[in-house]
Amino acid sequence: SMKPREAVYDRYMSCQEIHHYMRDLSAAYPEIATGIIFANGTEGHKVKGIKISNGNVGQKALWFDCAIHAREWITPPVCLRIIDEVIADPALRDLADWYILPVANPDGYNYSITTDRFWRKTRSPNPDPDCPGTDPNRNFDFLWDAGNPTDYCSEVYPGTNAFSEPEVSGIGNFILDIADSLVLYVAIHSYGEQILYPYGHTVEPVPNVDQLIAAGTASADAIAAVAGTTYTVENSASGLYFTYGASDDFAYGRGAVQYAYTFELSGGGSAGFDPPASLIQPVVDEVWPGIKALVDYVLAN
Ligand code: ING
Ligand code: ZN
Repeated sequence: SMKPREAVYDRYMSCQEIHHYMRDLSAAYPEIATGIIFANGTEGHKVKGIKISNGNVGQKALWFDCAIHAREWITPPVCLRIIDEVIADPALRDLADWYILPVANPDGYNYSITTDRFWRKTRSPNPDPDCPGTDPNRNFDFLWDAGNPTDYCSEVYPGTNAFSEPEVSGIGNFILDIADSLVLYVAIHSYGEQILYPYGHTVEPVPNVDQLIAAGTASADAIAAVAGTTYTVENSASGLYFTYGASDDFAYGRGAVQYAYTFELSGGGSAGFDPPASLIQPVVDEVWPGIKALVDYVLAN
């Protein structure tokens, strides 16, 4: 069969390149790799991910999404590294089915490449034409209306209603659809070197907080073992402000999954969101063992 193009880690790939890479994988390995379109952004870019599976029915499922925030360019390479590992290793496919979404906000990601490097939100229009976009990580349908800002210009504007963003409803409804098999949800963001667990709206411990911390700590230990980078394992709300409508809180709070996390990768560059391309390889090299340790812990418990 044809040799698929490869993901690269010495520069940032465009959304189109990432989509073509996944298309080539599903063409080269049709028995194990299947492209999935979760939605189209309001500007029309496809929210495209990949399911990698050995084809056995009844397996558990794992979910990873990257770049739901447009400017967090260091995150898609981590999703691509997960794809590469799972394509290369049949033992990983025997563990579970893997759902990986490298660019969850493709409209925004493209805009951050072409126009505004530090764009965060979607690109959906608002009544104020000067301030388009909704924060997709405040738009999920769990406690959406409990305390978010109403200012269109806010970087965390949550939208007119939960799931107003097609990217978010496409992802969220898919998560609910696979809830029976889903055992791990991971949203990958930057930056902060943190492994965050629910909830964002309260520091009150969730029922399985000890397991969430134990699995997160196994992941952080595996990351630290590579090059000494220290990730902290924290409740999402333990920062300065409470949040509502985040994806991991949705997956956990709606009962779709018992292990839900937001990874905040290392920062870099002038604003933290723009690490030089030379940092891609060391970041993926340390985070993949952390992902593997997390998966191993969750599947064993
Ligand atoms: N950080 C996350 C954000 O959406 C977060 C932090 C995670 C908040 C989970 C609430 C729940 O603001 C980044 N860097 O986007
Ligand atoms: Zn983010």
